[in-house]
Amino acid sequence: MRFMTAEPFRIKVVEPIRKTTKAERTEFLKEAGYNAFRLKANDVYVDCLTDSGTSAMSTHQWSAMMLGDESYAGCNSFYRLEESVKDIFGMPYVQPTHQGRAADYIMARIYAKPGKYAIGNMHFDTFRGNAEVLGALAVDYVIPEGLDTTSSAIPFKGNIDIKKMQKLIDEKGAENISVVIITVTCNNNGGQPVSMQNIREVSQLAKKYNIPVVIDSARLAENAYFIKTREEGYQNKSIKEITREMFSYCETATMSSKKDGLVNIGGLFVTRNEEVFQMANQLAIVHEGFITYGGMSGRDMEALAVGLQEACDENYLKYRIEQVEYLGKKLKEKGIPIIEPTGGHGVYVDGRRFFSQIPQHEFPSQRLVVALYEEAGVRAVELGACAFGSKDPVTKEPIWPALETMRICVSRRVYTNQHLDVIANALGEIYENRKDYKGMKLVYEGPITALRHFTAGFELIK
Ligand code: PLI
Repeated sequence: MRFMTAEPFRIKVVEPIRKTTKAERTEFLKEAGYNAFRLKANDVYVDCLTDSGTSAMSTHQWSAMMLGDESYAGCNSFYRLEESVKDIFGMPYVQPTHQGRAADYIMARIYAKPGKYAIGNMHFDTFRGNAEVLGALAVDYVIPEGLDTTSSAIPFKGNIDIKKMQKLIDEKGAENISVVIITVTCNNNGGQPVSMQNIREVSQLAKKYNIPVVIDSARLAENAYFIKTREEGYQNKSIKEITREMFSYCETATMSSKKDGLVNIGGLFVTRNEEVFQMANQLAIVHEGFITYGGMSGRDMEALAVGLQEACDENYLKYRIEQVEYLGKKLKEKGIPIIEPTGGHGVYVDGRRFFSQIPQHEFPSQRLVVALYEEAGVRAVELGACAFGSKDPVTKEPIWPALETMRICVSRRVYTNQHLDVIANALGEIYENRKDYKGMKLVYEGPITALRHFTAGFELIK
């Protein structure tokens, strides 16, 4: 019977969370410029802004932290982390970084070139920000079904469109494509997985033209679980056999350890190319810390070494993926339009279909984020017109994205299904009254468009 699996852990320490009144939340929203990133976590009841750095750590991780030694040359904690990473990635060279975006930065400095294309399924915003600063052309080539929130029967909506990739190579020449980056799972369109077949085919095509492949592996274990449960031929493989095969098709992997590392901080740059590793070492020394800690403390490296292994545990992954599926099912029962099938780390509500009267340039998903917080103290995040909107480089005219969603992230090992029921019930009520809502106006944005959602300010349209 489905949904009968309980959490594969028991709760030993609890963190009290605060309930606020609707009148208080109305004020908090005004003070925050109606931007969820600018709210204080203490004013949030159920926090679904992100799944990054929000995992609960296990007793094994906490006790491993006691082994943490100094963060410097040749520290023991590094070697324990290196062993754990090699076991999962199957690659020889490991450079820790303080978080994922630092690994992104090192990767962008090595692989992104001014005026040259960086193909991705959907690039995460920190790489996109780096590309924008470096003058590289970051293009998203996810399959068309990956941008269609009404198609549900597609198991791997994070796949790269191989034909589109070939077309760009033919039109621009392989020498003008400096890298292909596969993000697993694909964060921007619902935590949708990438199949092993697609990773293999992208890699074969890239190899033919001598284009390096990088895997952004923040959610590597969740992607591996989807391959195991949805792709022919992988049912009897272990999660680690699957991760090792995934990485056998790339030259380099970056990772924000704050997701499937089950820790609060940390990142990784992992490669099989010795020259690339040496360059990464140099960049790490300048920007992060020495080669054997890269901005992480010994204690954090110990927690990560253990967390990576726990994330590859199948019982854990089953519970994890089914919890996200549970929330999706509850929303669907209320008629709420979501991206289906649900992905790895959250449920994505289609803002355009939810508030069909609010045009995209009036930020329907952002309006939904505001409504959800105001009604129930639940914090989600907009991934739509604000986060993914861009501007024509010449005319500066706005370009609106294909996807317009509100992402409800589910933190790992943190909330119970009753917390998720609170979210579903609140959204259900908002959905019933959806016709009463008007849109929003963007009144402040920072200079880097790819990063504007973090600091943007809005007003409600009356
Ligand atoms: O937040 P960082 O710097 O550890 O990681 C940056 C980063 C890189 N790649 C991908 C796919 C991410 O999802 C990512 C960070 N994601 C955040 C913060 C999120 O809320 O999804």
